[in-house]
Amino acid sequence: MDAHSRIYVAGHRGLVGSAIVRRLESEGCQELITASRERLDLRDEGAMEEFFAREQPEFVFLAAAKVGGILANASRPAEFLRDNLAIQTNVIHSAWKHGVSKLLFLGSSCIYPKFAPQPIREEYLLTGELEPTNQAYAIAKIAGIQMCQAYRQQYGFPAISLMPTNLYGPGDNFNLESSHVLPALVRKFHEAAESGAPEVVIWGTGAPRREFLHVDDLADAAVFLMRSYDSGEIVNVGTGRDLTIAELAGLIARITGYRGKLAFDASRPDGTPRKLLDVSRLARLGWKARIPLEEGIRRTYQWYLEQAASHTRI
Ligand code: GFB
Repeated sequence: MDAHSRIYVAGHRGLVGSAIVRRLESEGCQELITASRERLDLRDEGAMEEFFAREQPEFVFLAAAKVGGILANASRPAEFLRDNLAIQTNVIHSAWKHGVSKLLFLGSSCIYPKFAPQPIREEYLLTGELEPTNQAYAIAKIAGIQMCQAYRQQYGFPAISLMPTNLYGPGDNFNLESSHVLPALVRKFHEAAESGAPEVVIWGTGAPRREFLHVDDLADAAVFLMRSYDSGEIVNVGTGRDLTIAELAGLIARITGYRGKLAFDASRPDGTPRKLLDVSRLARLGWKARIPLEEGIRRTYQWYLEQAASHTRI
């Protein structure tokens, strides 16, 4: 894959897709192929076929998916299952049918068993029960991994699958109902600091542990693996370090300058107690995360403030 390759980034406007586009543009890629949701509904098989026949991409980053935090997943399982199955099935099948040189699929750390031994190794997939709050999403993503492996086995199709940990960064979703914890807390603490609110409510007990990888690191790993990895075995992508939600809240309070009280609402779900990824396979392949969490959150907060100042919808 080089600057003149025809590269399709599905989901180019999302958190991951926009980071992959930034990373490829930084290398001077001339032939990036993207399609807005209005122009191409990835759930529409016929439209996908026509798109691949017309655009003839050589490489595909499948970064399009219906994603959300613990509340969105727990309350809209039908959408998470149907949309993700439709999107990935259409893109993977059309990519194979039109002779794409390589496709990169993205899973998630939440597809591993709820009580997997920590840190989680790739071979723990499908060895235990899933976290109920996002089971629909996890099963859809597991089906996507299986489809990549089946197309490689039956047709020799070079599809690779990455398992990123919880991601954050510019382009994230800051809607308090559908977002993940990190952007939600950035917004909550920012607004509380601005309004002088006496406390910020944090969902759950604050005890669960999460690992956070900046999306620019993920994009770098995706381009690295698209170029250098060609196996059906999944690869974890993370930092190898985690912290409690309470520690994360304290860090974001400090970064946003909030000095009020942190209140924990135990009526809200904690979800998986921990999902720290074992990243030794990726380290052996020659890649390590570079963006430290505090610096990454500061950069994300800066981006959030710039968007709010320009009144861009975030
Ligand atoms: O990031 P999050 O929504 O998803 O929640 P998961 C992580 C933890 O943060 C949970 C707590 O224990 C939440 O209760 N939390 C505290 C909050 N305050 C908040 C808040 O204001 N908003 C949110 N959203 N959480 C997701 C999966 O699990 O992981 C998805 O549901 C996806 O499918 C994603 O895979 C990577 O990390 O628990």
